[in-house]
Amino acid sequence: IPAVLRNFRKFSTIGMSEVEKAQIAAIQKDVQANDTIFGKIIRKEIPAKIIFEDEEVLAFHDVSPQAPVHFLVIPKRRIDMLENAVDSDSALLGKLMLTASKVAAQLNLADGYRVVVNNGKDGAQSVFHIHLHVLGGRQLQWPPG
Ligand code: TR5
Repeated sequence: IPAVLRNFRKFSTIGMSEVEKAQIAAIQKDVQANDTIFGKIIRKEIPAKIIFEDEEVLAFHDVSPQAPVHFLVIPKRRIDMLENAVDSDSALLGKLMLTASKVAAQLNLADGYRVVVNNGKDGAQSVFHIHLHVLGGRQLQWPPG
């Protein structure tokens, strides 16, 4: 696999054909089969601006914020995509939502915020470890691109 394809976020897919994007998404899923950048953050192998942590979940600021406040909430136990979540993951998935709400309150997002899950290629998922994006601190528009 060419080094340039190892990190999807190191280059832009703008201008690529849908076939090229699909090929990159497939490579990323393969490259991330065993671990992702979020696994390294959980294990403290690479730094992140952690806001909240317990045994089950981690919340940290997105390295490339798309709003004045943009943080991610992830489970420590990896689930790669929504379609691979099972009934016994219900409590953990619910806890992601409640953590999003608590951290949003901590960061003074009293006027509201958006919670997003990008799932799969068409959802523009780039890290295959389920995460909630929480965006706020400005008036957000709808629909997203
Ligand atoms: O594209 P999806 O929905 O999968 O979201 C992945 C998110 O992870 C993006 O918003 C990235 O900006 C974010 N990201 C990627 C890295 C990273 C991060 N957030 C915090 N810290 C990060 N590190 C250290 N490295 C990344 N590659």
